[in-house]
Amino acid sequence: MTRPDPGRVVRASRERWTRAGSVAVDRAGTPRFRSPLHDDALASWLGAALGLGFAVCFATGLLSHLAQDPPAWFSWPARPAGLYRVTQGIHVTVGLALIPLLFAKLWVVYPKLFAWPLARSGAEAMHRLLLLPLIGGAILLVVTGLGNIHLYRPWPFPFRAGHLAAAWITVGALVVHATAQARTTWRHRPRRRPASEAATPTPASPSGAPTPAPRSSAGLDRRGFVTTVFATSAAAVLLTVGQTYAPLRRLALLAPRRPDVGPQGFPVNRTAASVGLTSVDLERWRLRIDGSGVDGPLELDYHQLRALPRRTTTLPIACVEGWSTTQTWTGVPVRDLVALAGAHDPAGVTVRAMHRSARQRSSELDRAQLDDRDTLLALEVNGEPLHPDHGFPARLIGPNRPGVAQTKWVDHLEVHR
Ligand code: HEM
Ligand SMILES: Nc1nc2c(c(=O)[nH]1)N[C@H]1C(S)=C(S)[C@@H](COP(=O)(O)O)O[C@H]1N2
Ligand SMILES: [Mo]
Repeated sequence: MTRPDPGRVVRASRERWTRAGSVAVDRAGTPRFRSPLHDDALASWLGAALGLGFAVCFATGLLSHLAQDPPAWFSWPARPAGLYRVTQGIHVTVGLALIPLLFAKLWVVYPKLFAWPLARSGAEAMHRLLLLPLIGGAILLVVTGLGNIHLYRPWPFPFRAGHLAAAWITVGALVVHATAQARTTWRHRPRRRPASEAATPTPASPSGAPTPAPRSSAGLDRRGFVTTVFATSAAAVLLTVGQTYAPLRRLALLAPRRPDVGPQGFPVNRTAASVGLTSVDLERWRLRIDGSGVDGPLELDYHQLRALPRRTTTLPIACVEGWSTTQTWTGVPVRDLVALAGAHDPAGVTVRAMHRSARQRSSELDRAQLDDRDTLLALEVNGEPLHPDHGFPARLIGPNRPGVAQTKWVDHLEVHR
């Protein structure tokens, strides 16, 4: 007596599904997957929305990359002051909205993987192979992005390098995929149909595939499905965008940060204690200004620094992780400090923090940011000395800078010629 081998059963039943067009059918030509949701029109609409979203994320992501590490040919402007806040806010918000769309799209198209044989021509084989980097890259992007904004990074590679590589791979594969699918998508573009046509099912594809006719099944119909998916995306946006758009802050239930919660009323990623700065001895603290761009070195103690002409300005901190907060800062313009040290037409400044541990110990000011009178070495926020976690005794705050470049606990300005 032999038991049926479960592996054989699966294999045997899979052999029964052949393909008509891109649809898996059995010998009688009946579609294997009967839900009306596995159809080309839905796949096309979701694909178009995803394509648009990926393009927006790619553009804003590349801007963020360039703003943080500008190559020689690129300069990130100091104005408008809130630009990075907007581009990075869009990046993270649109990225989150893509998650429900991505999984909906995968669900709509997965039966195509069961159509046999997998490919009938070299071109089709290429196109199908391309799905590997396309789907793999897209999932990697949203998973690493989502983890990163929640400060959860269990993967073995540096986030930025991995996320950037995934972006190029995904977008490259997406361009080819979208080009190959352009005709199908165009055929399913939304348009008004004459009443006589409205009742007829989706026309068969040119290859003669019998597209499964929408039935009134127990499950969701097409409109219900689209509504559910887009509503989920909208909810993801509404429940996070308050981390950067203050009027919606009370709704930011899914966001890791609320712009109004933290010492002095705004958030902190990295505390003073976490970089080993438990207390600062103000009598011994000095700000040092040196480098090839000044006569210096010049050293100022805290009282001398406070005695210099100060300026007050309202500027955001816009974290790369998508949260932001706008506060009113008071401090000494960096360009005045540099002039005091005897500047010779400086090209830029490296701003350094006093802690020895952890990353993000320095940032760069280029000429445009250095020349901006709102680029401050801030001593106060909202009229109070900075809280230790906000960079006491002095922090950099400048217009249109990624949050990581708003260096806290500054004690050294190195001026370059
Ligand atoms: C859930 C979705 C996503 C989230 C939450 C997210 C989040 C982030 C964050 C926080 C950064 C800044 C990292 C840093 O500078 O430390 C970033 C950078 C970036 N993202 Fe995304 N992202 C998502 C999806 C995408 C997608 C779909 C693309 C598409 C191409 C993309 C492309 C990029 C690029 C090119 C960068 C710049 C990387 C670098 O600085 O080297 N992201 N993303
Ligand atoms: N010296 C130093 N400055 C720093 C950081 C840091 O880790 N060390 N974090 C940066 C980041 S990522 C942001 S978004 C802003 C605000 O960070 P916070 O929330 O930790 O204050 O400060 C920046 N300045
Ligand atoms: Mo940040």
